[in-house]
Order: sequence, then structure tokens, then C-alpha cells
Amino acid sequence: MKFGTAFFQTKPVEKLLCIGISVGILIILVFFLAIGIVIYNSGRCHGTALTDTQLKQLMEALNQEPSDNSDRKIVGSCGKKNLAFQKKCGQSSYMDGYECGLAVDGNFSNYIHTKFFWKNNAYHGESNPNWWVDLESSCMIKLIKIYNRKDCCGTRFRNVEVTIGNSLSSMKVCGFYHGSAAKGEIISISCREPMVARYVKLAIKDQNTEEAILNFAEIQVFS
Ligand SMILES: [Ca+2]
Repeated sequence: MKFGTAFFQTKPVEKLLCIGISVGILIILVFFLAIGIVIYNSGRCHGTALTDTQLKQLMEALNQEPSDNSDRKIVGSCGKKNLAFQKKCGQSSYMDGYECGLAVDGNFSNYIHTKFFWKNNAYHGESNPNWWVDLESSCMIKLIKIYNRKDCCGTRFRNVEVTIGNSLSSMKVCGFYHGSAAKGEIISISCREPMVARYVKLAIKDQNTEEAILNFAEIQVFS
């Protein structure tokens, strides 16, 4: 079998044989080329297409704050001012005329007072007397300053746990003051790890109710 100008000089049978071989080789080349394309494309994408519902759920999940970072989100007005000033508050019990707002009124002479009674020649209070304030914003709490009562009874301020949180049902310990404090003492508390919080709470953690009375004149909270 001959190719080129000699091709036209060959016999018809040889021409058909030559054409057949050429077409066969071409088909084999196209076959292997197709297999190569399929293998190449199959390696580029593995996975399953998401439905519209699955795609929506995925986008919602990506847009949500991780649950373990929920206490880091600052909401509302913070700034450098005293965040506790004239804010809503509460306390576990009251002695008449000594309500919780006296601790956030800017007056360092008056004070709050939980209930008490006289027993065995001593004043007694209640278990875990406590007081809290709603800052009305969730701020990174950096400093809490507590001003003790100035006229007497400074040592009542002892074993005070300071907790903060975004709700009163999910408070975390910020600091602890063992005391006892002196009259008029100013106690500064900074959390070991700064946390974002809307509520600040003080509680005497003491099983002995003698002198377990929460007194303090003022509290300031700064972010
Ligand atoms: Ca006051």
C-alpha cells in the first residue's frame, strides 16, 4: 500500500483498505479523546446540588451569630459614662425607705438596705441578699465601682459575688469581694475576662445570716 501521489496509482481494493484503516484510527482517537474529557470533568466537582430549602437554611446558619459568641454582641448605647446611673433596679428585700434606686441616684450619702431582724442580741438578714441593675444596653463591662455606706456598718459588705449577664437568668461571675469593707470604702471590680452584659448583680454569699444585710451607697458601671 502506498500513500501521497502513489495513492492514486494503487488498485481500488488497496484504496478502500487504506481509507478504512484511516477512518478506524480516527474513530479510536475520538473515542479516547471523549474518555479523557469525561475523566477530566468528573474530577472537578464532587457533591450534590442543594435544594432551595437547603440553600436557604445554609444561608440562615451562616448569617447567625455563633451561640458561644452571643455574650459578645454590643447592643445599645455604651460610651464612657456611668451606665448604671438612674437605671431600673431591684433587690431581694427592702427595709422601708431604702429602695434599690438609692444605689444609682448619684448621691453618695444615702444607701440601699435589705430587710433585717433582731435575734440573739444581733441584727440578722436573709440568705443571699442581693441587688441588681438593668443597664438597658448590652455593653463590654470593664469596671464596676461600689461605694460602701459611710455612716456605719461597713463590715456588712463582705463575701459579695458580682455577676453580670444579658439576662438575670444567665449571669456569670465577674468578681468576688471577700472583705470585710470599711465604712465609705470604694471597691473596684474588673472581670477576669471582659464580658458584654446588660445586667449587673451583687449578692452576699454567706450561710450565716448574722449581719447578712446588703448595704451600699452607690454603684457605677463603666464600659
Ligand atoms: Ca446613693
